Amino acid sequence: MTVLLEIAELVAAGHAEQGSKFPPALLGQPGVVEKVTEALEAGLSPEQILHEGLMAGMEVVGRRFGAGEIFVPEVLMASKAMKAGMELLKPLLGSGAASRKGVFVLGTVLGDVHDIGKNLVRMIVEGAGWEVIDLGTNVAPERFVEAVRDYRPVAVGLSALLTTTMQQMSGVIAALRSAQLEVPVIVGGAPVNERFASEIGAAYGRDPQAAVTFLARQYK
Ligand code: B12
Repeated sequence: MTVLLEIAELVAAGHAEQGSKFPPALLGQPGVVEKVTEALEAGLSPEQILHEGLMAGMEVVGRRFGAGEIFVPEVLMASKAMKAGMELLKPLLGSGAASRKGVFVLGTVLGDVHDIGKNLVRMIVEGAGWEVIDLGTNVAPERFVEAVRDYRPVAVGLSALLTTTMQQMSGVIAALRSAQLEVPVIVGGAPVNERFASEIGAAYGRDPQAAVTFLARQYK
């Protein structure tokens, strides 16, 4: 089995590192941390490990969760395993501190605690040389307004993973506009699409790279 496949399977199994007790069947076996380290040592690129290892594993989790084969506790363990791997890749994805092009304010909207996708957006946008102010999850519209006043970002990014919370995105845009803040907004997350984004007056980002492209466009 290739190391990327192993990483994907370990994410799906929720086994973060060798010392992790979950799942009991993998006790004492190498986990995501050890396998990501092995992949890096073998010369695989951080981008490939991210996409074909970590994200591939999370896709499996999404399918199993959707099909009712696994439940919230297993998904949480998988998220932890994914995050442990992301921590290792974070410093390697792009130059980081080298040049700061401007500020991007990012957050998951009110009522929503999903942050894996948002964290990937942060990592990739930071890697492309932007400063990211990450407001975290469950962020109220007023906090976006405050952050835009405080940091004067080039753009704002909103993430939502629930069909219920994606409705909050228009609330954030309305709050920004009523505070007379004309900052461009890009929205993303599994339930969001191009049509919804344009209806609420935002750009749509299918993946983190879309945010990088969007920011570059504002910058010119
Ligand atoms: C992990 C997960 C959880 C974890 C979250 C852990 C964490 N720290 O994030 C936990 C267990 C906490 C959880 C809880 C719940 N979840 Co959940 N969860 C998922 C799961 C399996 C994976 C999501 C994920 O991380 N995907 C991987 C990342 C990389 O993908 P992504 O988020 O889509 O992000 C990518 C793009 O969308 C994009 N992107 C994302 N944001 C942004 C923003 C910008 C600006 C840009 C440019 C791009 C961008 O870039 C990313 C990388 O490509 C999905 C299933 C799925 N297939 O999506 C369900 C899912 C989202 N959850 C679901 C549900 C129902 C729930 C709960 C209500 C379950 C419950 N009964 O309690 C709660 C809600 C909690 C809340 N209030 O938010 C449903 C939503 C259904 C719906 N239509 O609304 C899903 C779709 C599962 C399902 N099929 O039923 N969940």
